[in-house]
Amino acid sequence: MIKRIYTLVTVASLFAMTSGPASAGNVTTGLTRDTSGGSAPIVKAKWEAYGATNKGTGTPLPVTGYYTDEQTTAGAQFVPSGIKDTNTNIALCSVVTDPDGLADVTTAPGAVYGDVFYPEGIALGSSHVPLPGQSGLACGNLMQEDKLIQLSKADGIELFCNQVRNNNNNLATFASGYNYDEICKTDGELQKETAAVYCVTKDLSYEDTAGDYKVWSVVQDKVGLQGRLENQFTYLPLTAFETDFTSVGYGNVRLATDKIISGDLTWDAVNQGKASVRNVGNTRLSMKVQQDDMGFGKTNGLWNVRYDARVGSNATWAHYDPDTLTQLLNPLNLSQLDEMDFSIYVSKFPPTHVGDTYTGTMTLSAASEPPLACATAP
Ligand SMILES: [Ca+2]
Ligand SMILES: [Ca+2]
Ligand SMILES: [Ca+2]
Repeated sequence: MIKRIYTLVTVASLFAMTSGPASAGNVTTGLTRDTSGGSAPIVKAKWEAYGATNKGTGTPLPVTGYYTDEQTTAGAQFVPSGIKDTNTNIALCSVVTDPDGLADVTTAPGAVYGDVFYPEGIALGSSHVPLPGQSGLACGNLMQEDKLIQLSKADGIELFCNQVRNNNNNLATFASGYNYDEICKTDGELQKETAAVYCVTKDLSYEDTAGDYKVWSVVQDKVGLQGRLENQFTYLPLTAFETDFTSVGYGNVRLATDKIISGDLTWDAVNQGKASVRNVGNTRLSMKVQQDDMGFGKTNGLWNVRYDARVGSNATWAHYDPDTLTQLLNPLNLSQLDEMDFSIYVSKFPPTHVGDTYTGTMTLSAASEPPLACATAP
């Protein structure tokens, strides 16, 4: 009996020593029954980053690698691959907490979601094919909602408080009143596991439009109360095309007679079919063409040969002289495939040319075009 009393006294005196003045060893505890369903959870910070190494290499990063992007500008900037069907994988991450305890978020239907919205005012066009699970509705509409996964305490602290904070400090967006110091302090919420880092990865298609994508991080607790934080990332513009031909054979050409070589709408093995071109960037584009004189030269200062080209069989032909960079009409929309038609007109076969064979070099390039506009509401 004496021993037991002694133990109690020791605890009380320790309490007094570490907590300042205390008149006795008794501590008052209290609570108020909560009939409101508690408090809404909070998204303290959020960011986007590459979720796999980009530009077609596709090697997945560990979760602690979700802190890189393309530019030092605040927030995240990503580039598309410029390669058909090669997507850009990104991660959506958030630091969340709930005043009622993190169990309120981890208990169903508590969850953390990432909502990505298409850029405002940009239509994708009928050739654009959304990835599975994506709405394709464009014009600022919701692209996709993904559920974020809770990282381990160690991974969450390493990712946010070490990698993001030290290597890409302006990547994250914070809710009012929060910053790295608050979230990462040694007796802070990540350490005490009353907050946690959540992430998910998702794909942007090679043909998803360049622009600013709004992202919501939405945290919901088990009674349905929600917190939300918004930011945006930028999908940087890349104008890129590919063709299924590396040569154009005009065949036998007669004097003063247009010789037309028609393309087609079939994507063929290289040089195994008629000429086709497709957009593999994330902007609309107009094709440009330049061609040398193939050895025809000039007579009285005028070229002995001239050319025409067009994209699509309904487009107006563009005429061009040798060595003249010429932009073609009829822009290609996102991922659009179209035919390229070429034509040559020889006004004089130069007598000094040896043999009947003429060869030359054509250079194709592209100029970016503004996106398609969204229909305005009636
Ligand atoms: Ca709550
Ligand atoms: Ca950045
Ligand atoms: Ca073809």
